Amino acid sequence: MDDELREQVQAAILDGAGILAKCQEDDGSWHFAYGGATFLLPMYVALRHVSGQPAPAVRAARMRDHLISVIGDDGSIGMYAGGPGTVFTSTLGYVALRLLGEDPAAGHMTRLRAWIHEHGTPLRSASWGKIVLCAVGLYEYRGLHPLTPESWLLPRWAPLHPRRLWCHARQVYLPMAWLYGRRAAAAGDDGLVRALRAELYTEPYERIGWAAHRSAVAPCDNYRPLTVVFRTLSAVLRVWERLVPRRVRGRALARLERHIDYEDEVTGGLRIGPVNAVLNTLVHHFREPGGDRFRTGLERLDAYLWDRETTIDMQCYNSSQLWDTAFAVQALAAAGRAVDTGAGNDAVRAALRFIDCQQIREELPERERFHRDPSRGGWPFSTRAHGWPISDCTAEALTAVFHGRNPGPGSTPHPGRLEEAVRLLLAWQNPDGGWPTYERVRGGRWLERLNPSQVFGDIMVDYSHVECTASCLQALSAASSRLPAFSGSGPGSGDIDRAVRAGLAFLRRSQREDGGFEGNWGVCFTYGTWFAVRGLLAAGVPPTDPGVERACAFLLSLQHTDGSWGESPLSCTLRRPVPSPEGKAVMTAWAVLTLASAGRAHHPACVRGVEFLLSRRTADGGYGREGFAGVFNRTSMINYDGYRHYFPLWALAAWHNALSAA
Ligand code: LAN
Repeated sequence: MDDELREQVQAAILDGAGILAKCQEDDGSWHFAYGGATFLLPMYVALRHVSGQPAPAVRAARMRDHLISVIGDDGSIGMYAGGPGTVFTSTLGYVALRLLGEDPAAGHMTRLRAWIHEHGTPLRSASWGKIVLCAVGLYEYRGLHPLTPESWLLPRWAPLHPRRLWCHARQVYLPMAWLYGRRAAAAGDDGLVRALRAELYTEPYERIGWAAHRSAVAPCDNYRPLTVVFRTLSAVLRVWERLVPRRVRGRALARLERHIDYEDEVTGGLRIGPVNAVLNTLVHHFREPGGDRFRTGLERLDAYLWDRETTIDMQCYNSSQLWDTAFAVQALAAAGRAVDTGAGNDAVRAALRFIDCQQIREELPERERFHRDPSRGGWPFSTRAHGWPISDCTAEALTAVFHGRNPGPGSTPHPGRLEEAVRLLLAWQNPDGGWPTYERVRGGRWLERLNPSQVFGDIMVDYSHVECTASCLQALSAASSRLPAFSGSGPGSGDIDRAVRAGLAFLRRSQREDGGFEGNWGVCFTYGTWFAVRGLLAAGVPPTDPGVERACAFLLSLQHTDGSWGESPLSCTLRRPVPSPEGKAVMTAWAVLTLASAGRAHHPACVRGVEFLLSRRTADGGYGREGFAGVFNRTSMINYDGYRHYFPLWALAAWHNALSAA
């Protein structure tokens, strides 16, 4: 191979490792922006308004600037900046802008309003928008499908018990059901709310026939149409709404409150995600305005606000610190094998200490009563305080611990704790051989027919995912050669073998006709294929395996003419590869990582990918922001800002190391 290219790559690795080391936090982690979903900030603004706690003027202005920045060319707001408009996000964005003091006569406001009117007003918003509007006093609960609180009183074995839902759906349904059960809404005598009622609708608010609009939805908001099963259940539940004895409703609401308070307590007030963080706080407000729970809930929401840039946005999680740090370690470790990175080694040492501190040490109190699975030994996506362990975060943390170079004394968790992590990984595996996100699956796929959200796909149960499975296979294989309890004749070695075999079968079944793998949490086929190939190889499949061959051929078919890879967010929504207009360094890095690890570092396509990565560097040797690489539930995009800092670096190092090994 061309020596000149190799030298350039070595220089780039040195630069990249230096930049990464420089942006490390004092605690050894990396903390990057994690925004993207446009409905989050408006929900937060709505909460502050309803509870009479508007954000201070300077901060409000910065939030306003953020919301204005996500308005698209046609005047609408999509689920993510640049995405096709939805009534849901356009309406919430409009309301938030007004609550933050924006003038309704401003050009962008008139255009946004016109777009909302043209697409049917909030009466045709996806259900998620309607619920938030109800709390503000801009929609009426009669116009919603029931969010029946009594489902939480069902016996545990009931097929419709909410404990069976994916934890995010479950934890969001909790406060939503409480708000619905109480018909909780801000007092309607607010001048701004009165003005908004007139601005949003094209007929007088008082004359709207709410019940008739329960299922009304604009085509742009109807990604997952309500099913016949859902409508039938809704009809039954509407009868229940008329009959439910007050005493029973009271009991149900009290139970919801216990679950809401528990979630607040065991997550150090962070809650599992931004949506239940806002909605739980809203519930606290309606229970006891200005009370302790409300005040703490509101304060802790600051963790979700990204305040390090000119505008303020709400993040999709309290942070992605553990996830970013685990990958940064793997990238730096690969870089350290390629060149002497100096500062990189110190960074790895500090990062491993951070990772060590984030491992969950205790089980939760009364966890079964609150439908929580074991947590001890696991790692969360952000920090230990958050406390919800995740399969692939646990796996990537383990892999980082195993691969971190020269970790030094005291920086690696005690082997006993690593074994706990492995046991947790083993217990997480789904019956289909794949790994879910947070919890072993508890409900049938048929529950998806009851998905009430309209705008999100595949949210009802904790499915097995290609990425989670691949991460777990990687960690388990590494554990089997490093932890005595699980290696060779160790008592647990059979457990890992069995789990890896079933996981491998799951990955094989997930391969598409075209050879690619669809990712669920990154955009999308490049992401899924990188994870899958990494998992296949970790499970002992050789690079010459037909499955790996087909996956590589698939990636080659996606390469752009300039040597890059790049997919549009639409890949996720439409579920077929859609190229982005410009190549992206992060996606090119995933493709190069795949090809290099699968014995194709010499392949001209891989070399051109490397050249593209070199050409994309900014003057300081880093990479600029380049659009969305992360996704959830098919329609919402996330900016994983850390990705540009470590994936290109990792890819260059992996390519270099593969050539050196050859
Ligand atoms: C995340 C963030 C991390 C992500 C990975 C670990 C990267 C992934 O491999 C597994 C799934 C997981 C944990 C994940 C699931 C869905 C989340 C929590 C998010 C994408 C961040 C935000 C999203 C959450 C559902 C947003 C809240 C919105 C609702 C519709 C409830």
